[in-house]
Amino acid sequence: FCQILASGAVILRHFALHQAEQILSEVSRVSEQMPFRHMITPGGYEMSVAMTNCGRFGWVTDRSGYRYSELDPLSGKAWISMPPICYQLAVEAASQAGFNDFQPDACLINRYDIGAKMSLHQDKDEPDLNHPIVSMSFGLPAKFQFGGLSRSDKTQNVMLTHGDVVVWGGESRLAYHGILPIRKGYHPATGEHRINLTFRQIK
Ligand code: MD3
Ligand code: FE
Repeated sequence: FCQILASGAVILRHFALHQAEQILSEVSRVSEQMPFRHMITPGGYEMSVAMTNCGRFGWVTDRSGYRYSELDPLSGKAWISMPPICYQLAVEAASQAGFNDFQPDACLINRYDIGAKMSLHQDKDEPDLNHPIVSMSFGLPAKFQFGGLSRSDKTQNVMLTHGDVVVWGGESRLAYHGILPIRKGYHPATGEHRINLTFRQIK
């Protein structure tokens, strides 16, 4: 079932539940070749979230800035291609939310350990902000903060749980958002982790 969070933000609860095990096994396969790593922000801080990517482009950050790269900076090789099951589900989710020409070519995979968080930020490193972002959450639940176009706008809290998919487009595309520290727990599918995949179209 589908819930409108804000203009352009559509939550598809449990949309990825049936494919969860398959998607998580693809995530394991990707991370065997391109391991999760804690990247460094331009300000010099190590992120508490561990990240890897698949697809043509991967999001990376280091002292020189945020960007999308066709190469994994750790291995110097091209990222693993996006598993078809992930691509198809992301396209289907976007289409349910009214975005019918979404062709994701970047998938950022975030791994949260207990206590990991993502501070309030905007996603604006993508060249065409008319394309939505599709996110899929697995494993431990997270309290997601969703605000407005200014950092100081008031935020609403939403729980994101195993199998939830959210499409962020239109007016919500530049909204501030973040993840509060993951609480201690255990999920049968991921153990003491939360896994989040975000699908974006760069080209
Ligand atoms: C709202 N990830 O990777 S997913 C990110 O759970 C990111 O790992 C969080 O924020 C996570 O950039 C949140 C939900 C999400 C993703 C992208 C958005 C919400 C968004 C872009 C615009 C507005
Ligand atoms: Fe984000």
